[in-house]
Amino acid sequence: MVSQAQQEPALPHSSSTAKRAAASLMDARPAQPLLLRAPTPSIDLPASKPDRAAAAAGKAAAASVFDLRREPKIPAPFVWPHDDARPASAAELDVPLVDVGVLRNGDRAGLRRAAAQVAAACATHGFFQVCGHGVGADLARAALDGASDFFRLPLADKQRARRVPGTVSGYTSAHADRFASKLPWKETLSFGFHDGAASPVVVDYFAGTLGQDFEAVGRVYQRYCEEMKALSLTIMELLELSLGVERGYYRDFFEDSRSIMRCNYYPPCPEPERTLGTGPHCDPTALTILLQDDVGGLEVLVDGDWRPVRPVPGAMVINIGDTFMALSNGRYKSCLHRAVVNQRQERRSLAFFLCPREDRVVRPPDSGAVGEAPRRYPDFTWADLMRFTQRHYRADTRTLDAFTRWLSHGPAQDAPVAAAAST
Ligand SMILES: O=C(O)CCC(=O)C(=O)O
Repeated sequence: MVSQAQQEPALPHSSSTAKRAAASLMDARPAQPLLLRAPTPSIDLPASKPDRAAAAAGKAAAASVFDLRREPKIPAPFVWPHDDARPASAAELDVPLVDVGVLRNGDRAGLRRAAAQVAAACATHGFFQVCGHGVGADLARAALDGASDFFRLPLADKQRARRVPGTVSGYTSAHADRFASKLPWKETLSFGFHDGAASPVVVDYFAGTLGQDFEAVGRVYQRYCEEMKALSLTIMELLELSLGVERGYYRDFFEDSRSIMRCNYYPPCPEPERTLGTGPHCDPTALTILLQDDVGGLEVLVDGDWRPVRPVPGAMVINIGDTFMALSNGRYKSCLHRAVVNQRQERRSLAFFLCPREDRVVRPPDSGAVGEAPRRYPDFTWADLMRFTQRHYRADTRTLDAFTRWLSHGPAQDAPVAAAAST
């Protein structure tokens, strides 16, 4: 069978303007009402202690505002220790390509195959790719091009959306507003997404933060996030099947999810071997859907080796985050990953982080194979885990254990557990 990934054309690394792409995409869609104010995503948090300390330490860095495209050598704050930045193994990671179209087309053998692929990948490194996802190539291309167009704006324009300390939304250049060292060679734009609001939250974010000219790009990302949410619920069904969990347990849990979308832009780098585009980290969220362009740079740590994940045209990379690791009672793994940069080409990636509603209690099902095993982690809310990883702990392979200890001492103490680091 020819998969959708094989049918779909590669996403070209084009520089066509997002406005043009957005206009052609949105022509066919009915206009939606706009609210000209930036919504306050409920995932935002008040400024934390490490944030304030880091902001002070990083003041010089922030004041000089790195324009990464103009640096002839990498400035000292971008140099990473060799252990983090050590070269990858030549062997690509074997990331299964799972056709999620089988959840819609009633192909029972295909469904069993997909569930088995997911089970094998998630029990080892937690990464797989999906095709047959139904996200149009035009929409994916428009979303990637929208990122290029935003990041190519003059710094002063991008700064209109700059991240407010203590929140997850907004523009950052190398996270220099938060950290003084181990800065990532990238710029990011992040914003919250949830559906069911009176007006489209992503359109509101773009128009409210950057002005009416960005309404069309906002519509692209609104639609992209809606598709990502639908895809993440489909993947939840596949995860239920693969774990033998009762139908609907995970899907229903994420019906009212409130997610985070992050556009990553990695400029070419004069000394790529000394720095990283995204530092080693695990995602504290539930599930990540990554769309990468055709440049490549994502790497996963497996058995002590960094292994590249080659972009597959038309496919999206999925990885399990800590929150789903807890929901699966530790059966499925959240794994360390990073992004490297290169000397020749810019790279773009779009990460959609599926998060539960903040007050939902994260608890694995108490029946079936997942429920029969002793509980690995206590009940917690996403709001608590978010607070822990934002304020106290750089998410790594031990996040859930450290978080469990922190919860047992009472989160009210709020003392830093380990220095946060920039990814
Ligand atoms: O750009 C990539 O390949 C990885 C990005 C990532 O891990 C992140 O944004 O958290």
